[in-house]
Amino acid sequence: MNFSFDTKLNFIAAKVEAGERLTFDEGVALYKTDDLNALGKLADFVRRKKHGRTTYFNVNRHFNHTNICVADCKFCGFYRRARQEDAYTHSIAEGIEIARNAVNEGATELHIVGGLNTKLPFTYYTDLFSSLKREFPALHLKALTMVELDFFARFYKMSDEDVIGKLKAAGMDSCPGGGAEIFAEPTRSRICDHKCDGERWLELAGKVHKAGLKTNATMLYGHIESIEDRVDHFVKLREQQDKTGGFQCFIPLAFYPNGTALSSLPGPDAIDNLKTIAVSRLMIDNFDHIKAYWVMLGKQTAQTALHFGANDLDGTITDGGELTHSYSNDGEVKMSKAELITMIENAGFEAVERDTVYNRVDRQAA
Ligand code: V47
Repeated sequence: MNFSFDTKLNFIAAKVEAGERLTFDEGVALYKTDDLNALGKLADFVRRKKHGRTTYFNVNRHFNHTNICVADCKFCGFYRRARQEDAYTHSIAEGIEIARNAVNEGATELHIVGGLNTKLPFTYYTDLFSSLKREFPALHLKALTMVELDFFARFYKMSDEDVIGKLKAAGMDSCPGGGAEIFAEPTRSRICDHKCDGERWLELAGKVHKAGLKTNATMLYGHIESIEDRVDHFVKLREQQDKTGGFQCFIPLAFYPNGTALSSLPGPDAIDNLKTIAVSRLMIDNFDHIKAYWVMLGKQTAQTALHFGANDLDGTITDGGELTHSYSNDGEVKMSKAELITMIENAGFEAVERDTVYNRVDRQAA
């Protein structure tokens, strides 16, 4: 029996087996195949070579400190203008209470992102981080996207190095992968022309890596972008990783149209979601981890994604994140650790709790 009824995949399979890097055109061919089983098998081969049966999860909580934002991203249902009734900014005391609940529920990480809010001084962030660190020294602060760092440098008239250095000194431990959206132009400008371009996002990620911090990367897909835009995104990420090596994890974000300016679009379907996990695993060969984010994929597709190249299932405690509420696939924003472990084990993998930087967390020893 041939490996695949799609003859193009036989050639790509030989390259994957030999550990050779795939080209842009091969990435497009992978996306365009109808042989979903063969694509999944290839991605699973790479995933098992890197991680065997291990599937990571972490216990975390999202904290969206403000929803006030001057950008006008067409895909976002979260942001508000300052004068809108439901605009909010959390005080530092509120942030500490949210973190306290998270720590009491076993969280090892607080994922902090928010809007581009011109009403806040830079010291809001340094005070927030240093206060959180004072109260909860062991809680990892995975905070601020490259888009927020770019906004800080421009709005507060600081150098990138100064922004990163001061935030790191205050307690920022790593950065999440948001704001990458889709790098390719003109698509990026059509969905988020008020925020930094793809080149700048990558430049800042490189600077954060040089400052000694890890970051993640995302891609928002299933809106107006083309397959070529997606593959271009993968190629740009792996080129940046070749240069600075600080990316830990790639998270494809399935577009959820409800409540956004693009609500007439259908969003990606399950086949597209599984293909995107698989093609990213095969194209971004220098990222260790591919995360299935169940909040956007839905629990069943996220579980299936573990057989299509994903080796990380995020996450347990996401409740408390208003941003998460605004795009949650079916209104569910919380999953218990036991449920998550069962999902991983029922898929045939070994569940391993990790901290943000992928060290194993051993609760018994703690
Ligand atoms: O940057 C916004 C995306 C991102 C929608 O680093 C939407 O571990 C779908 O980056 N439909 C924020 N997506 C979330 C994010 C993230 C999530 C989980 C883990 C990590 C990590 C990072 O959410 C935004 C944007 O790309 N987004 N609106 C929407 N309607």
